[in-house]
Amino acid sequence: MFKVFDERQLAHAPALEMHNGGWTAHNETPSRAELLRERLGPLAPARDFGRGPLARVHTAEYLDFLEQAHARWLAAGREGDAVGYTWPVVRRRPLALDRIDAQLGRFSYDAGTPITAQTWEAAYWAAQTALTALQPLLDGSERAAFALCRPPGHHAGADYLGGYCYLNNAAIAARAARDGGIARVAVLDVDYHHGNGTQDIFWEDGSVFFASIHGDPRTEYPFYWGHADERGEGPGQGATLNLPLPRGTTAAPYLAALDQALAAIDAFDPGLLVVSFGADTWEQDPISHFKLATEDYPVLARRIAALGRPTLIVMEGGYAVGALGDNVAGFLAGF
Ligand code: Q9C
Ligand code: ZN
Repeated sequence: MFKVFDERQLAHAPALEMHNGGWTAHNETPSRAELLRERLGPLAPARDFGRGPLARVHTAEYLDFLEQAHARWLAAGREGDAVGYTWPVVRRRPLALDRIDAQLGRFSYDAGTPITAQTWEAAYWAAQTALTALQPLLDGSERAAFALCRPPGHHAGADYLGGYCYLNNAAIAARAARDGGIARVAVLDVDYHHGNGTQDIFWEDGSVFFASIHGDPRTEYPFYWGHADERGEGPGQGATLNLPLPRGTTAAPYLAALDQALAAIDAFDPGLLVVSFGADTWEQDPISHFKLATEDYPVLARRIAALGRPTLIVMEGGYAVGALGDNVAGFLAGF
């Protein structure tokens, strides 16, 4: 399997996240990728496809904000990581405000996703990592490829960051595949958390099917997306499938939901499958609440591989660093 990793992703290391009313050590650490790099190598470095494919998913004003935010934070006299503290949710108007704190609110939806001096560079190379891994699937020289991306991407929307995500790596690759001539692309999101950014990006797009299996947002982050009645709108009506599952879900009901998602994807007949893969469904993940065991990951992967579609696997979450190697290696072994 073609596997891609770029070292420039490692420099992003946010210190703290707001969690349940207090600042705690950030869970999305460089060590996650360092350990996978050792375990999964050899890994090809990313090629640079430039800003064009990013701008096919994210707005120009959001990309400018993300690139410049930390410098503007320092220019405002602040130290450390840039993070917002007020959000224009109530009767918001599209105001072009200059103050960095207003912009942080405008372009984010949580306080768990700080911007460091290295965030733009790391997120840029995460997106390029996904685009690089896509190439051999487009030219038919590989049937499966793995993009070791960090920071992750599936919570980031066209004009917002959140959930440890800044640029939506999976969505950028899916859109690039469409632009590269693949008529229908499916995204299967098997991270513990709902992929709200990916859902929003393709909400009205009938050419990209989005299916997600995740902790029920009635009790789980990100709460405001991922409910079973969300199905897309306009030309995208019916091209979104949400399968929320309760806390404590084990392999048997998980696999039943997976079969339902795979049947819907198969009926859509995609020319490419993008898998947003989070290992935070593991039973001892520190921030998640499913009960999948290490030996379940090859089983999941074999069912996905049985679709027989060219498949790009994009790394999302997974925070039990000690078990990440076995869980990710087991998943990739199923392909
Ligand atoms: N400190 C991914 O797995 N937790 N993101 C809510 C904020 C946010 C997880 C509390 C979890 C985001 C890619
Ligand atoms: Zn997650």
